[in-house]
Amino acid sequence: WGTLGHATVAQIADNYLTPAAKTYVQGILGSGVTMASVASWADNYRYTTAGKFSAPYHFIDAEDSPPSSCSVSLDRDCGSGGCVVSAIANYTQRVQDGRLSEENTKEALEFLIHFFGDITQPLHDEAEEVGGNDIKVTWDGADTNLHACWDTQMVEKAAGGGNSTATLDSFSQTLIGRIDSGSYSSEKASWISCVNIETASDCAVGWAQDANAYNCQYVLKTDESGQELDGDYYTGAEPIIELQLAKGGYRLGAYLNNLAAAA
Ligand code: DCM
Ligand code: DCM
Ligand code: DCM
Ligand code: ZN
Ligand code: ZN
Repeated sequence: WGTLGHATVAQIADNYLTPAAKTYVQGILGSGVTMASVASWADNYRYTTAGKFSAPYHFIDAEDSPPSSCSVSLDRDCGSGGCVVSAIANYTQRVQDGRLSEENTKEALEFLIHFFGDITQPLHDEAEEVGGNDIKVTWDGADTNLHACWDTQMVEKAAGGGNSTATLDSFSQTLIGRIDSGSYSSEKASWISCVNIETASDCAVGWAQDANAYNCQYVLKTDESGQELDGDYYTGAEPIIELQLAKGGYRLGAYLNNLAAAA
């Protein structure tokens, strides 16, 4: 996801933190630093020399065969340089490791906040065409690619335009309303069926599989090469984007509650 998607996941998560988890998160990030404000730090970091090692942590390249067959396998798909599943497991360990510096502990939490977002983006759980980066499309007439549309353009459109603070607040509230008493309320329990910090890798494989399945159901079901996406394709994608952001946020909140309870 782009900046707005990551901030939305973080802001939704923040809404579901227990008082103990709010104190825990604030103690690591620093007082007054919101989760939404650090949610995209990892995307800036991966393009730096110091942060290059973390570039593969943002995705898992599932070598499946969409749209006929979708699947994620840790052994098959998590490369030697790591992937989003191993990164979630690693930073779950690191954030709890009392021997780390304050800076490295903070980075571990910032990575977790970020990767709980990326793992719900279907194309971050897919190797095909480099996660859709090599599928050239247009958005409102401008050349772009399928992956970028899922990360950014379609999220901004779903949120009502742009990525201002007002857009973030209203979009997050809309999704929180659906979780609390709307169309997501009956399924939200299934989103957190696996949020045990002791089995982070196994849980994260399940989250990756859940998101990867949308590649067969919708994302890569039709060949959109050369097509304009701001139309029928967007209409079908919007409910998936909203669901996945809500899911990532609600799940991150539950996970941080578990981390705080164990601290
Ligand atoms: N940092 C942070 N939040 C940000 C930007 C940076 O916590 N939004 C932290 C992460 C590193 C340190 O600052 O511990 C150095 O960051 P950078 O690599 O961006 O210089
Ligand atoms: N790092 C990591 N796993 C390790 C060691 C370091 O993920 N085993 C990460 C943590 C920081 C970055 O590398 O985000 C820089 O760490 P350091 O400041 O320890 O070099
Ligand atoms: N990406 C991905 N899978 C890959 C490579 C990249 O999901 N195999 C993601 C990471 C970024 C976007 O695609 O969100 C663009 O990556 P990059 O800037 O590394 O090309
Ligand atoms: Zn992306
Ligand atoms: Zn990312």
